[in-house]
Amino acid sequence: MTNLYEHIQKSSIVWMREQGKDIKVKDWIIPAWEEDRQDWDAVILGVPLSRSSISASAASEFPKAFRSAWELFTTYYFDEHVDFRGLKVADIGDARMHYTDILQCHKNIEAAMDSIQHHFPNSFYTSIGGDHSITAPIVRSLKHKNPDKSIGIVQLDTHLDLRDLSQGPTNGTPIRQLVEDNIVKGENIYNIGLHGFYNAPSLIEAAQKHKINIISLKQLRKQGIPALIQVVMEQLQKKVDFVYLTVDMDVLDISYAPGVPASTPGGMRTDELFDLLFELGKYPSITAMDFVCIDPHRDNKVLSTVKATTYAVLTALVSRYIHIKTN
Ligand SMILES: [Mn+2]
Repeated sequence: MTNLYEHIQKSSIVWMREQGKDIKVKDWIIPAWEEDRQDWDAVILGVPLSRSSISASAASEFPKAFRSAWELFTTYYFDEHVDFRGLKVADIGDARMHYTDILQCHKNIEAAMDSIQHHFPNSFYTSIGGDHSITAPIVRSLKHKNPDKSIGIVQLDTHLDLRDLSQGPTNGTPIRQLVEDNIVKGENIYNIGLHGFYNAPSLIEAAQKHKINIISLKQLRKQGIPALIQVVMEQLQKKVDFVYLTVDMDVLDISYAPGVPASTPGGMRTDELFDLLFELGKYPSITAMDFVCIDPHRDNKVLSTVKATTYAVLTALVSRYIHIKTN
């Protein structure tokens, strides 16, 4: 396992980076192959798979849309008055996909994550989907690398993603797969954001059977974001060795994120999502995260969903920079 680019291909969008006092995110994130180093604070992997989506999705196009959006953001985060360019972040490229075979795609994603963990053992892993099916092979790879360690999951989502596997692995099954394969225990999964009419009784029963913790959007608003995240992370840190954060952008309300295949009314607001990610970014026990189910072809003309996701990724990273890197 010496060649990082066996299961990964270099990004097709590579920015001309400029230096100076005022730089953009495009000037800050460095293609991994341009600097030979292992000690990246964070590495970003694109995972362009959406054939596994239950509803038609071009989420496979999001890694490109994400990289394109980098010129719209500066490295200065006004809310905390901090320039986070000191965080060393690399774009690794995209996991190589088979044209049609979903199971082969998942094998490739797992192999890509194996390889990334081998080459960058201490980095924070950020995967950019793709649909939610990608979470299962990513977390499987983390488990294989750490067979004796227990993993927790914080899942921001409008759905439980506990559908059975009768139709094969899809964006509706990753949590079911991880629980049934004993990669993650149900009691170590915290699903945050459920609301409304989008989870069938059999799925709620499956969550109860596996003792998955469900925190509804209403409950989150009642308790408040900082207090709730503190409770969740304190509980998790007593039970597990490290935590994976998975963000299905369909957790957002349809008016904020029209560009997700399963967008719904009654969802989370962008400011709530950003606050959640800022709070979660304080915890070094979270060692990897993904953002999934953003379909740029479905987004509106002003790219609300692409921009919101980019903002969300940056918020998680800048919080890490403030709370972990500079401490
Ligand atoms: Mn999901």
